[in-house]
Parts: sequence; structure tokens; C-alpha cells
Amino acid sequence: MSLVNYATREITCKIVYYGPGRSGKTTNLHYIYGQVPEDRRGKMVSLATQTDRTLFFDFLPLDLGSISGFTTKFQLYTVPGQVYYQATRKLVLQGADGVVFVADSQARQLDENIESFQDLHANLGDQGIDPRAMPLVVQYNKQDLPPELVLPVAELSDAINFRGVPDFSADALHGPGVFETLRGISEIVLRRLSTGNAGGSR
Ligand SMILES: Nc1nc2c(ncn2[C@@H]2O[C@H](COP(=O)(O)OP(=O)(O)O)[C@@H](O)[C@H]2O)c(=O)[nH]1
Ligand SMILES: [Mg+2]
Repeated sequence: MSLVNYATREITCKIVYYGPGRSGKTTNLHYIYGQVPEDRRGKMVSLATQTDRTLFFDFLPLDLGSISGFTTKFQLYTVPGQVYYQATRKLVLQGADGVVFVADSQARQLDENIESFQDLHANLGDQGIDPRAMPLVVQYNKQDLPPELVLPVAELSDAINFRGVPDFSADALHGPGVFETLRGISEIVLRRLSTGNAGGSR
């Protein structure tokens, strides 16, 4: 839920990168972190479990500058995709203003993508949120891998993006598509804010 502070003229929006394990959510945030000037970003925080390299979640604060006279800040989060981290996913999803669904374009990951996309909608529903009202974009990541391994975007779109939301092809490892995706979700979230449909304010 976006926080609008009229006294300090600040808006803070929460964007959650959602998707199956190892689809490239953390890689998106790393790329963004590496490209954004230092004075526009805070520290990237990653919380890792002790036993493996899987991250509980990542957090990256971004300063988008002034929009309509308000200092606009975005907080980017990732969820852990693995099935057993359901509780963490629900927690991170709480209060989201927008979601980027990061799909793994590899053909063998198709079922995991679909399962995670359904998991997202179920978790939003559990939180009393109409999933169709949540700003959402889809990213087909790892499109740099050899064509025999990845599905074409049109096919992925047919299988995953049943809502027909804006979708983007990406290679988060090298950058193409990363900022297009972020811009895509930012536009929807900010448009929603300006039409007064956003969650809460204070
Ligand atoms: N080839 C390729 N590898 C990627 C891409 N994005 C992520 N990866 C790799 O996929 C693995 C999982 O990425 P990570 O960001 O940790 O996934 P997460 O679990 O969704 O956070 C890592 O080895 C990444 O380097 C991509 O666009 N192309
Ligand atoms: Mg991760």
C-alpha cells in the first residue's frame, strides 16, 4: 500500500518481484542496483538462509526523483520462489502496490511458471485483494539462452499471461528488458496513484 505523506510531499511505493525459484528476480535487482546512480539508491539488502544460497528476500530502495511535486520512492522486493517459502512470500507480498512476475523462459520451467503465477493470485486472494486490481506486468527472462532451450515470447505469453497485462522479454543477467519492465510497472502504479485508486495514505 503506497504511503503518501502530504507534509513532506513524499510517496513511497512497494514493488514485489514474484516468480518461481531461480527465474532471475534477484538478478533483476542486482542489475538495477548496478545501473542506478549512487545518490538515487539505498543499500541493497539480501537476507540469506544459513544453509543454502537461497535468499529469503532482497530489498532495494530507489529514489525516482520528483513527480508532480512529490519525492517519489520505490521499494523493490523479491520473494523466494521455492514452494516451502510460502509464508515468506505472503509476508513480502503484503502491502504491495505492484507486482513484476518474472518467468523463466526455459521450456522445462513452464510448469513452475504457471504454478507460481497461480500461487501469486491465490496469495493475493487470501489477503483480500482482488488479483485483477493489482498492477501487474510479466517478464519472460533468460531470453539470452539458446533458442532450443527457451520458448518464444508468444508461446510463453499464451501459457502464462492469461490476464493480458503488459509483458516484456528480458535478459536480466546482461540488462536488456530490465528497465523496460521496471518502467512498465512504475507507470501502472503511478497512474493508479494519480487516479486515487491506491491503497492508503498518511
Ligand atoms: N542466462 C541467464 N541467466 C540468468 C538470467 N537471470 C538470472 N540468471 C541466472 O539464474 C540463476 C538464478 O537467478 P536468481 O536471480 O538468483 O533467481 P531468483 O531465485 O529468481 O532470485 C542465477 O545463476 C542467475 O545468474 C538471464 O536473464 N539469463
Ligand atoms: Mg532470489
